[in-house]
Amino acid sequence: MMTVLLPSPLRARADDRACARSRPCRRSLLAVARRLAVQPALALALLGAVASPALAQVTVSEAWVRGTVPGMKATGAFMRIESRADTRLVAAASPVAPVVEIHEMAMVDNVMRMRAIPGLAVPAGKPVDLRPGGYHVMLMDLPRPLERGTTAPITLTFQSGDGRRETVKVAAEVRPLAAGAPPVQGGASAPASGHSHR
Ligand SMILES: [Cu+2]
Repeated sequence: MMTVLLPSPLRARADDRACARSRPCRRSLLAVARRLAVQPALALALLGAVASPALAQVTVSEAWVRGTVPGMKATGAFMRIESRADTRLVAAASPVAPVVEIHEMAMVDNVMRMRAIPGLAVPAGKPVDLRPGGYHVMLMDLPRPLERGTTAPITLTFQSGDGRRETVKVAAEVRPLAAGAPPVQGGASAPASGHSHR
């Protein structure tokens, strides 16, 4: 589309120059009219071309991390993820943790355990909640405690079916260690309560 439209203003300018030498000049009027009609479309096309890679498909809100105390090497990050198109959370990274994984909670031998998953589907228009007792982003091998009141930057990578990747950066609020503990049910344990992760 752009390659077709781009030469038009140039052609119109050439018409103007020809017209300066021969009057009356209907071609020039036509060219101006055409330019007026074409340029908004061209501007929109250019805008679209520039804007679309940055146009977020994915929105992450309410991101928070359970704070830790000295000696705690791992904790969970929670958030709501929404996407306008089908996508997948395929990776997460954070400067506060050298190892970051995507985890799910699953019942194993009647005990709720967490385990790493390669990705988490985010269907178009259906928010996916990462919350205590469910999916979470696991921050591991923490070199120092995450203190409440600070924020933990997390970069989330999403990949759509056609392979296109989008990264979303969030500043997750560090909440108290006891924040958001799920109701105790059948021995369920919240992420970050000290169980093993591998
Ligand atoms: Cu976990």
